[in-house]
Amino acid sequence: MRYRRAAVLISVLAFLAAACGPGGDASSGDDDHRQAAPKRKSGALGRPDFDGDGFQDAAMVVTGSAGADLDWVYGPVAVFRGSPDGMRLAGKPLVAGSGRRDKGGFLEEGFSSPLTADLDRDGRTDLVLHQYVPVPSTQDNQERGGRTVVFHGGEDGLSATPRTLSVPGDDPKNPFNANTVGDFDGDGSPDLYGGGSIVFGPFSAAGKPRAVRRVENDTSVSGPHATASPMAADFDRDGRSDLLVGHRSDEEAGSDDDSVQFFRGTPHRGLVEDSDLSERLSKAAGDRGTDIRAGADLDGDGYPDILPPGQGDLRQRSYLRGGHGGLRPGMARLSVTGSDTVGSPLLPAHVTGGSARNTVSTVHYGSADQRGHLQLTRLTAQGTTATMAHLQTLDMDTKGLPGKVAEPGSDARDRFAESLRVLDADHDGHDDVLAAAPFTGPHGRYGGFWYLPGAPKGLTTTGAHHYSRDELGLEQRQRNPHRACVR
Ligand SMILES: [Ca+2]
Ligand SMILES: [Ca+2]
Ligand SMILES: [Ca+2]
Ligand SMILES: [Ca+2]
Repeated sequence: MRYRRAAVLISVLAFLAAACGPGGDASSGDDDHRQAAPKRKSGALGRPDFDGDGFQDAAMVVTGSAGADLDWVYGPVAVFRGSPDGMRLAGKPLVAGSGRRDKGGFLEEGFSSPLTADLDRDGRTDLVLHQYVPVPSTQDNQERGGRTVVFHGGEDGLSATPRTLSVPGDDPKNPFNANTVGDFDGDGSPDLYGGGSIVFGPFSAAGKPRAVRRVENDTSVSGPHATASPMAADFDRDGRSDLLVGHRSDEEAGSDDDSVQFFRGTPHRGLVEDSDLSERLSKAAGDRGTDIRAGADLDGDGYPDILPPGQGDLRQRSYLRGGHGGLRPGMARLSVTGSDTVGSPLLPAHVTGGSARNTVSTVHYGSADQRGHLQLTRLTAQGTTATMAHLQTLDMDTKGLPGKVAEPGSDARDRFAESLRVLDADHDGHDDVLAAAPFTGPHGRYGGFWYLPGAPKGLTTTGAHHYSRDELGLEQRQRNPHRACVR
């Protein structure tokens, strides 16, 4: 259960990295990339381009089971770089982080929660991660500590070694952990949010932020929640990212007080809660503890919208429309055709080309058949009524999809597409998808990373590539199987 919770939270965080497009506005950035020349510089919050060559890139954490000699949450980082021929690995084996273990098999180093933004504003995207480090002098590294680090983008890709962000008050036992990125004060420099604080850019080359500020009324640090998943987008398009913080109730503790807070980005005070909008959102959230799907522009008016929790498998779905003031009054209707389920996260994309708007999501292994599915839909709207039409489902049974299918009954659950990136790696005007599943099974034979090129009819297995454990350069280490994994 703990593994599953962690995985869901990570997928939400991955969504944040991918969905909060330029200026924290997930909708407009996708429209202009199709006309842009490859030499264009990326925006400070745009899709990542680590080497600044105009081809979009991606970074994902390599996770997996103890049997695959990996950890479910922390791991080394695989960096994929776009090119005219599609996706390529950026040098072998991996850019950063060994996922190293000590002699007893305990994790010594690993990364999680990747976020991307151009922190130092040099035109090349940087990679922000939470780095696991044992608290010094604790027995068997049992006590986990951490810090936030940044790999800086450069002409040859990301820097080989990370710099620690120097956040005041940060120490390995109580680290600042960046959960999402946005430009909350609208000064053009990306800021980081985590644990009820905003760390404001610009950041110096040495990793020093301009300022740090607590967010008033942020109950994610005090409320009785199990997990709090933040998400940034510019819902009113005033140039300042706004923030949603969903508080999921702790089912095990029997509490059912799911709530959502809406914080508006302001020029001088950072994030300020709009309690009316928080109340509206919390009412809409109901008592069903699923993910908030926010940031995609469902009705095509240019403002990011919100599909409140509990709407994934309802028959009559309604959503909240972003707009002036943050959210427009009332609820609008979302009709879903061709499928019963709305996956999560809901990543905005232009896979099929032209003016078509798509979403890419996962129906993860908690689905009825306990398997992972990648879902592609097409969005249209008539007035405020949005329609999400099912276009495609890809899973391990999809003809032509490379990679090994886990045998039924094995401990290797099919977690295909548990985390996702949308990017136009080959810059052909069709967004492509990088889908990941943790490595599981003996020697990590299941799982991996899949590059799936976009085409007029959807995602295609023609030109698709599966990156195995070996191809990533991960060597199986000798270890003691009884002491393999720190959680
Ligand atoms: Ca690039
Ligand atoms: Ca800023
Ligand atoms: Ca805003
Ligand atoms: Ca493409």
